[in-house]
Order: sequence, then C-alpha cells, then structure tokens
Amino acid sequence: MTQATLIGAPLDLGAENLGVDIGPNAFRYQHLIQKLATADLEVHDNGNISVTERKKLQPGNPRLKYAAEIIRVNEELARQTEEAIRGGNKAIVLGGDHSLTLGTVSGASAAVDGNIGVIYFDAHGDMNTDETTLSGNIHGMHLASLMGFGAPELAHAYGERVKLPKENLLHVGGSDFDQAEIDLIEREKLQTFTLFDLLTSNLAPLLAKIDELASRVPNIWVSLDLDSIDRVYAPGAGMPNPKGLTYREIATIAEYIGRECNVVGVDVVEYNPLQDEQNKTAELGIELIAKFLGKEYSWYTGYMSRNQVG
Ligand SMILES: [Mn+2]
Repeated sequence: MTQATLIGAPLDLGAENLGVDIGPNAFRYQHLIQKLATADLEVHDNGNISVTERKKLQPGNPRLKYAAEIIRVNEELARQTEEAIRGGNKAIVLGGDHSLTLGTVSGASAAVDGNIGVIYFDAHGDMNTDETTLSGNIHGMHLASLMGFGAPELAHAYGERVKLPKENLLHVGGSDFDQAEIDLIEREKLQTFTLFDLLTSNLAPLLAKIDELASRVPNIWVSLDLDSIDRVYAPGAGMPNPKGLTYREIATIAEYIGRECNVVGVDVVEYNPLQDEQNKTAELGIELIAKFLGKEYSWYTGYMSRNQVG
C-alpha cells in the first residue's frame, strides 16, 4: 500500500467564515482513514496542529490580520509536511482555511529542494498582498506570498527563499479574481485556466497544461479549495459557489492529475461541515484526495446516482 501522513490544520484565522476549524475532525468522523485504506492508501494520522483561539488573540495589523499566529501554525505545518515527504509518504492536509497552504507548499518545497509545482483549484485568486487586500484576510494572500510577492513576513515564513517558482503554478477554476490579482497574473505571466476558459474551450487545453507541468516539474502539490466546486456538489464550502466546477469536471481533472503527475501531497481546505448536506462534500473530498494520488474511491459517484442528482 502507498503510505500517507494525515495532518489536520484547524486554522480559521485567515478568513471571516467561521466553521472551517472543525473541518479536519469532521473528515475523520466520516472515516476518511478507513475509506482511503480501501483505496490502497495506508494513512498515519499526525493529529491536529494546535491553533490559538481567535478570542485569545489580537488581530494586529489590519492588512494582515492574525499574521503572527497564522505564521506560527504554518511553520509547524510546513515542518510536518516536509518530514512526511522526506520520509517517502504522501502528505494529506485537511483544513482549515486556505492560508494553511502557506505551510503545506513551504514544507513540500523544502522536502524537494524547491523543485515543486502547484496545481491550485480555487474560485478566487488568493493572490492579493498586504498592499492590495480589501479585507486584510490572509487566506486571500498566501499564494502570492509563496511566489515571493507581498509582505516579507509571509513570504519569508519557513525560510526566506521563494517557495514556489512562479512558472510552476497552475491556477484552475478561477471565476472571481480581484483587479490587483488580474494585474499580477498578467504582469508575471502566471498560468491560469479559468471557469471561462473551461466553458469556452473544454478540458483539452487544461490537460495540455497539466502535461506540460508534469513533464517539466518532478513533484506536484495539489491544493483544493472546495469553493472551486459548484455548491450543488460541494455545499459544505466556506463560501459555497453557485458557478463552480461540476462533479464530472473536477473528478475527471483529479483522475487525470493522479495519472500524469507525481503528486507528493494534497491539501483540501475551506470545508465547513455545518453547511454540508448528508456529508456529501466530505465524501467528495475523500474521493478527490484518492484520485489526485492516483487511487480510486468513489462513494460519491454511488451517492449521486442513488439520489439521481448527478
Ligand atoms: Mn482559496
């Protein structure tokens, strides 16, 4: 069996939407470990990283709210992610808000000496900086930080070097970029495949981009914000999306990535169990983790056909 390390990151300080801090345990209550075992993944659970409660903290800089605690949590998450990958395990990280990707990608990058690519599913850009942010919430900034842009305290978390070479990012499913993010994408020639691209050209150009990345970069991290998926299929996202990827689209893309890329780890973020319906978002998350890692687990397919909503 393929060995994997599970890390829970119940971080909710990067966002306003409360509820995502119970995501990691909700996945466990859904028997994620046992279900992945049926998909040939032997999962060792590191438990949750401890996060100080919001009410015990001061937000600090209004353009980088809760930065000190977010950085502390992410450096611990990076350490555990690096150790898992160096030990030959796949890393599976459950969120928590998306700012935890600052830690996952930093740790994965360190484990493979910076030779990493990221396939990033999100309706949003997550590429604001402390200068362009409208909310001050770090879950909208960490992706820029990983490429070395924005506030040094974020960009230099877990070491000063650039964690993700900008040409190794493939952002998928965007439908809601801020103008500052569009400017950064154009200026730095970042690779995106938006919902508009998908609907106007179908999957083939995306698969070509995945092939190109896989041929050039030997290690891939996948970051899945559940808000990239339509709320019909993923109602339990922090910000449910009325115009996201369908089940067939995300499942097909995940299977393709699992087949073509050497995926060293996956994070699934912004899961809010309080908004889920019959646990279907969690089940979809489990299925997609398996697919991204080149395995097969498809309770969700059965659920959708049983309920005739697919
Ligand atoms: Mn996100």
